[in-house]
Amino acid sequence: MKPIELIREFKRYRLGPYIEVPCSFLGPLLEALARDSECELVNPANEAIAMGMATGSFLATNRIPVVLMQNSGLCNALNAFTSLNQIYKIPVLCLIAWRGQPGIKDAPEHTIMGPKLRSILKTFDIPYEVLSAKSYKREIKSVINTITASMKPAALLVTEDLMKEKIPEAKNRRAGAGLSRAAAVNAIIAGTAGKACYISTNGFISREACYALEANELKKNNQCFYMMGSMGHALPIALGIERYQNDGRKTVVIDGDGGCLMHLGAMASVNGKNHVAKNLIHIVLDNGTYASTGGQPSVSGDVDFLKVAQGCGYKNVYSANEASSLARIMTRLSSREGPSFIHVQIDDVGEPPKPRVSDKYSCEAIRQSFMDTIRPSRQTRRLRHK
Ligand SMILES: Cc1ncc(C[n+]2csc(CCOP(=O)(O)OP(=O)(O)O)c2C)c(N)n1
Repeated sequence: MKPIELIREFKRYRLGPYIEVPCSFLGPLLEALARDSECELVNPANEAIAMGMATGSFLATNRIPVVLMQNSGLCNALNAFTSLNQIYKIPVLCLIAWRGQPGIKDAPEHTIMGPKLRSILKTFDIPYEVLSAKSYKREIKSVINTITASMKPAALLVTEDLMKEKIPEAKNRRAGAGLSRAAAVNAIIAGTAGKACYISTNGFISREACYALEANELKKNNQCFYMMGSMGHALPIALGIERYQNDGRKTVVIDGDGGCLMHLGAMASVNGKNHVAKNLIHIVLDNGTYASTGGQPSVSGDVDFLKVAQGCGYKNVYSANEASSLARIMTRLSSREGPSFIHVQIDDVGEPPKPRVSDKYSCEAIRQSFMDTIRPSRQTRRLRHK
């Protein structure tokens, strides 16, 4: 079905604003909302923030707001559902992209959440309908009626096949200083190879890191923890590793602007009273968008990452816009005490994504080979499960 048909129906109920954290399944709808001047589109850094903003917007306008999210983001938002919207009776229409739907092949990060989505909604008393092209008007009406009667959130589930329409590339794409994601990742690795382990954030950045490490024949020394889901957790994972790294190697986080902003609070833990993350190098590849889900804008343009890093106590704070300077900074930082931060402006122009890491490696294999690399002396020790 066409996304404008959905929007037309939403308008009949005077819904809004539309507060979104993207998923590729929602891509055509988000693009159509962005093009519709009557629809107010808001893009917070994570799904919990989206629920908070929706709440405030209802308090101020008495209109039912719409929150759009992926089902992985529902877990981020559940605290708001239960300890805010449901107890204060604040209605929200949630459009939830149903990744990992049973019977449909999807990425590994959706294998748990996909089949459990409906039972989670049931457990948390969140009524829902699955949107279909044939009877979407009835499903929207039913959910809006439920919301109005209960004054609580309810959901419409969006499946992969609902909106197949291809929308032309967004015009607001920004070319950076001519630095591609691939060139930036290669420069990071070139400047630190053998002296670091890496955590790469989910989406295209992990794919790029895997591609680059393999091309550099560093695979045998698989030093990267390629994230697939858990968006926003790259820095927290690195902070967990870094404090036990005493072999002179750095823990390098290859983050995205969207991933970093999703749990920006993690930056507040790099320079603690009890522990300073001296071995940490945190790099944000900033393309101003969520490239991995279709190039929707992130809020990075409104944030001065360097000032945030300084304010959080990173010791060395750099920005880099070219591959050669990035590699030079990496070499310098690999022998300097941190925590260190580098903001790297990269292009937001449709670079074709590299193959999925999951085509090659299982999550468990990634975990084990990473552990074998960072704990070489204890290589043979495996966790045993009964
Ligand atoms: C909690 C959660 N919400 C949404 C998503 C969907 N998602 C996957 S990758 C991605 C974009 C990541 O953006 P960024 O870190 O800026 O990297 P880029 O894609 O631009 O390389 C999003 C929104 C997700 N995986 N998890």
